[in-house]
Amino acid sequence: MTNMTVLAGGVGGARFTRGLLAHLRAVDPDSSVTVIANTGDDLWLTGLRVCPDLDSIMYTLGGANDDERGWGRMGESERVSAELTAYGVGWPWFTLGDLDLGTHIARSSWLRDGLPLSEATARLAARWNLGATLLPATDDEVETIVTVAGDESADIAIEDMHFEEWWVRLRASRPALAFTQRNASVARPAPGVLEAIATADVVLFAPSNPVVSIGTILGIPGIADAVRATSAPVIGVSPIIGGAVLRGMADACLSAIGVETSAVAVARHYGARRDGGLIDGWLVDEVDAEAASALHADGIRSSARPLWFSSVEETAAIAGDALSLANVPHSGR
Ligand code: FO1
Repeated sequence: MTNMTVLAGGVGGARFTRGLLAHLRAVDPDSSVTVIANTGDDLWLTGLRVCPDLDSIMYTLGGANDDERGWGRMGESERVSAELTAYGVGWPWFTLGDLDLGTHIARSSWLRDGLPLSEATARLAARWNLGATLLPATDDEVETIVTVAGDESADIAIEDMHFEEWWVRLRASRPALAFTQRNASVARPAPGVLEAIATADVVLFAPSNPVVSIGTILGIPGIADAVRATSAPVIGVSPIIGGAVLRGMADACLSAIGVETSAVAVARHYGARRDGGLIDGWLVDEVDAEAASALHADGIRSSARPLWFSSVEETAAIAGDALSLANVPHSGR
């Protein structure tokens, strides 16, 4: 039996994990997968705790995600959201669908009863038959705050805002100067997180945002150390193809932390475990094959193949190639 632990953000992390599960069903059906999800995008809105990345993973693995839009439930309606907007409650540009609201109400009701997020997540997930264990990185409220550049000519000052406001309302149109994970320094990993990393046979970094998804998970005290210390190989899949992002806004986030938007720069940002960094292997797209050879010298095993998630089958093959970088027995290669 092989234990896999995946560090994941929302849409990319969810799709990668779905492919990994499809691959494992075919080649290693007894394996187990634990997903450690980013909680930095979470927020209280309209009195409810909304956890975008946990929900994207839950809906995707549960077969209920709106894959066209990327987030939320398929077959969604927005009647309640329209009512809330009419009352001037919430963010009119951040739509909570009617079915999705059921998830937020259930979660918030358990949280108000005093349950930790990890327990509320387990109760939500139990309905969906995910085929994986879904863990929030932390039970504590660690929200990503973006320091957004001002614009003197338009008399707009530098300001701090929740990540969702920068991403969804502004569509990252104003440059981010910094990302702060509020409360991160005193947060603790959720129950099961450190164990899942320590006891894994392979740890995988999904092709999620290195700053506001994987970076936020690794910023919870203890998690990066657990990744450095695990006896399992740690393999990442590049979220960058040919100098551009697969999806989302990783380029705007990387520039704020001074990292170039390239497959090789992101791998070096994580660093080789051999030298105290976080990864042993890095799967890149075929257009970045040169990056793969450059990384070998840095102590990062790397191989190149097409990384577009065009179908579940293709994503399963990508996950299989990530596992071959780890030399996992039964990886089907
Ligand atoms: N993304 C949008 O672009 N517009 C929305 O109105 C929106 C609402 C929303 C509600 C619940 C939820 O779980 C996710 C939602 N998202 C929405 C997606 C989300 O903002 C981001 O794509 C992720 O947080 C980034 O990974």
